[in-house]
Amino acid sequence: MSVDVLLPSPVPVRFVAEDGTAVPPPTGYRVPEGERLLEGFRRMVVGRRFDRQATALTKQGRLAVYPSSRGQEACQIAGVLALRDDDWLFPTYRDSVALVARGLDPVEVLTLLRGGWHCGYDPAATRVAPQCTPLATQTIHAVGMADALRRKGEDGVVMAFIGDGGTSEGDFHEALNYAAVLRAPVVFFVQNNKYAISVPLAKQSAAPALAYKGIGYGIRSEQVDGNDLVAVLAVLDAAVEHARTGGGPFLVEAHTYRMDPHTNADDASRYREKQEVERWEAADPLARLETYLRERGLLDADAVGAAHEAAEKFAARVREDMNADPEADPFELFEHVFAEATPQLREQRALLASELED
Ligand SMILES: Cc1ncc(C[n+]2csc(CCOP(=O)(O)OP(=O)(O)O)c2C)c(N)n1
Ligand SMILES: [Mg+2]
Repeated sequence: MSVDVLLPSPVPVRFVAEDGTAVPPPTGYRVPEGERLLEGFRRMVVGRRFDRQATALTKQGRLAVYPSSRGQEACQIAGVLALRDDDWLFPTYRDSVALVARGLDPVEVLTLLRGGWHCGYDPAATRVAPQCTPLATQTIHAVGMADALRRKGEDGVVMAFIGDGGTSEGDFHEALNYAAVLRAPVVFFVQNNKYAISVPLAKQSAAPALAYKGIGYGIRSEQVDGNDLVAVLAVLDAAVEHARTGGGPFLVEAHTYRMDPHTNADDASRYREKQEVERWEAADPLARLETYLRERGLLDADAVGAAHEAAEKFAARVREDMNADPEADPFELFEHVFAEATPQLREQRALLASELED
């Protein structure tokens, strides 16, 4: 395949400027239709409210930890809108908003972050893999799943979410190589939010853009403004179609920003300036989409109000459901791994039993 076909655009693809005005659309991409953009707006409003609610739940001791994706909603929602229900999603710990937008039960989604030992939902039924904390391991799993779907004669596509830091992991590179050789129908979707906890991108990678990491493996790649839902959706639509129609894997890098700390356990003021965060407030993906849709006559004040009302109801339900203590049997932890427990597991089980007796 010629290198030109694989190369990303020299600057991130963008349809809407930061002030919400349309810019001349880049060639080669279809503008997503209005109804999908409206649905994107509604899900972004709910997603942002859910995110704020989950952050509040950590302060109330109802959640052990929560990695916020505030500021990354255009990526979270476009990733979901680009997929069919029978496609697969392989998320990271940061992608709870995407899962909620996909229609998963919010309390199930928060199970892991509440300290549960399993992911809370049924991956086979939802076609959403467990949210992955070991960086980049999900990318290899995603390639295996994509290859399996193809072997079974299904035309499903797999989307693997990953962060900028995760692209430095060996597993990511093995996944790219394996996907390209197998021509697996997988889209690698990098949310470059500029930080891996406290490590800024410049200390993480010397690549001109992370999207260039696909070229060496023979993978078609693109970079996009990750705070522009219209652009992220247009690029992911093209990537998914490429994968679904036998073109092989596709790598998309979305340039975005993590507005909140890494998790509630992090103090981001120790490694980044307030001015930098303020600068990104101006690039807010939700305000940008709202202005764009209003200017095109696709959205009015009533519809915005209804979206926020729906989001409040959603958050109220999450609060209520999360107030009930989960019923957890601590010994279940030792059950579903081996048919017969190993001596070490038996020992750990006995230790836990004696601790619980005290
Ligand atoms: C294999 C592995 N090494 C280290 C960690 C610790 N760790 C958790 S999150 C994180 C930063 C990841 O940054 P990035 O991939 O950019 O994702 P983001 O958190 O920004 O969404 C690190 C190093 C881990 N979870 N797994
Ligand atoms: Mg990051």
